[in-house]
Amino acid sequence: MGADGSRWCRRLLPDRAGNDRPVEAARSRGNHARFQEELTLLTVFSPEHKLHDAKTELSGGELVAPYECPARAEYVLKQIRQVGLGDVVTPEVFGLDPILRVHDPRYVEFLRDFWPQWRAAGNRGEGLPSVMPTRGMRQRVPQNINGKIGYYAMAAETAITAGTWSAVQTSANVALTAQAMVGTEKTSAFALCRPPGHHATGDQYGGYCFINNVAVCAQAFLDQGAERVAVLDVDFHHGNGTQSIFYERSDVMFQSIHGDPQYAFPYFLGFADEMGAGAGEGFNHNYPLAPGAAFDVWGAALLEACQKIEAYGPDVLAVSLGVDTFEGDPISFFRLTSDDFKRYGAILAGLKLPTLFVMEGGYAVREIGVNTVNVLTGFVSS
Ligand code: FKS
Ligand code: ZN
Repeated sequence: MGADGSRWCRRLLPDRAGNDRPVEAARSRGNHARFQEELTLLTVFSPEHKLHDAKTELSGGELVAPYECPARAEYVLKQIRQVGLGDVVTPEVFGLDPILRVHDPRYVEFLRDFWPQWRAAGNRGEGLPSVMPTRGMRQRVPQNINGKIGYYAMAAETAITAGTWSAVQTSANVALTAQAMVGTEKTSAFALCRPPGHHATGDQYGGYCFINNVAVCAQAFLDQGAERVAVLDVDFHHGNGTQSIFYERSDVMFQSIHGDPQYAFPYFLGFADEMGAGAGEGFNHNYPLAPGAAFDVWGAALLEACQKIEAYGPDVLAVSLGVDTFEGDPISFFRLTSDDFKRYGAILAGLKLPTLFVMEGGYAVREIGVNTVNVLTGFVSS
């Protein structure tokens, strides 16, 4: 597929009402019964996310119970069912090929083979790195597994466990199943991924991420004939992995609204002057915001990002959806309210693009369902 009649030819894509109406008219539809059948969004979910259930996270010099825990996905699923967002389906199996389009094969092999090697080396705890190839050191993959894990880590908080690789593969399959739907039967879909992905680079894990689900999907859209994909990262943390994967390319525009890395993880990337390089120059935009940002400031950044998406004219939008921008999030510093999530879901709908939502972060576990589903209902009912 491609220019020769690809399903991604934008002129052939109807908006969600099936015709060409202006944004405001589409919004004013509201909940009119006539459009009832459109007020749903398909979710892809697998209970296998629970296979990644670490006991430890390195936080403040202690080993604590991980913030990124199985209950998160279950609360989101519960709220999806409660509001009747739409069907929930289990993922297809896609194998490694789509993953290897954006990740280094030796890195993927490391993730796959890690656990038995870690145990065989006599390590008794979960997989955590202790030495990384920092300034002045050689960038070579060591033979020893304790060295290897440091080579492939971009941060040291995230534990690898016996079930991590299975859960990570399932998470990518969840994303790719939703991606395939957006390309065919559905216009938009939600991938309820866990573990998340946006910190994973081509060859590094960390920040709770292993395989970059949204990057795998963006590449899959291109491989299936899309010419341009816009990735919008609204998680509280900068999507360093997604940025670095597409930094020198113009076929994926990456934009991220996040806590200023001077004060927030991942600390070493996500500044406003990172605009892309080479062919990718001008296709990367960061919106680092100061502590305490509420919807007035955050929403202004979103509108700017939306204008850039419109100017770019992508075939499809992929949203890295983290709800750790919530005022009650325990590890973040923005002040979005639960209602604000609905408001920005509606703003995203105004782009009138086929949209793939991919779950990233959010650690106010009791509210994660309401906040996530508010974005999705704001999107479908506007
Ligand atoms: C707590 C410090 C936490 C790591 C933060 C990782 C954030 C992950 C995320 C994702 F979407 F990937 F899950 N530092 N003591 O929310 O961006
Ligand atoms: Zn986050």
